Amino acid sequence: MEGVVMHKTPLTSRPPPLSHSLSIHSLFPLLSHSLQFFLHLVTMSGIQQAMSLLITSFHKYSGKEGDKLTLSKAELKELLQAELGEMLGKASDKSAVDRIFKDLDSNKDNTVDFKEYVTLVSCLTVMCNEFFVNK
Ligand SMILES: [Ca+2]
Repeated sequence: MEGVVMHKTPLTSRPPPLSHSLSIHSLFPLLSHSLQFFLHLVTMSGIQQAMSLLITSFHKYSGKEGDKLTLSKAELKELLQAELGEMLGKASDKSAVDRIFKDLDSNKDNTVDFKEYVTLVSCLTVMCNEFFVNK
């Protein structure tokens, strides 16, 4: 055919890396998506990584029961114990969890939404900064 350049590749040669990644992409879309997310994560700045982790950490717990976009008291308790247990110490204490939940639920709808959760994380971050600055 005129105008078409045919590339002859010996059968024994390895496929170029691009076609290898494309075949993985077509065979394992889920893996590819995770890989893309991971590659995206490692190229993000530190603050962007922190933001991304704040979001994924929230949804890891908010999706467990009821409204997937808010934390119930049980979900908040699990998040506090698993993610901030060392910092908060008494996160397993029921009255402490009740108090934290009540304080965070600023709009009094009996759930902790993303904004209310970020308030907790930002307050703890401010306290950490003060601790390290005054050290
Ligand atoms: Ca709320």
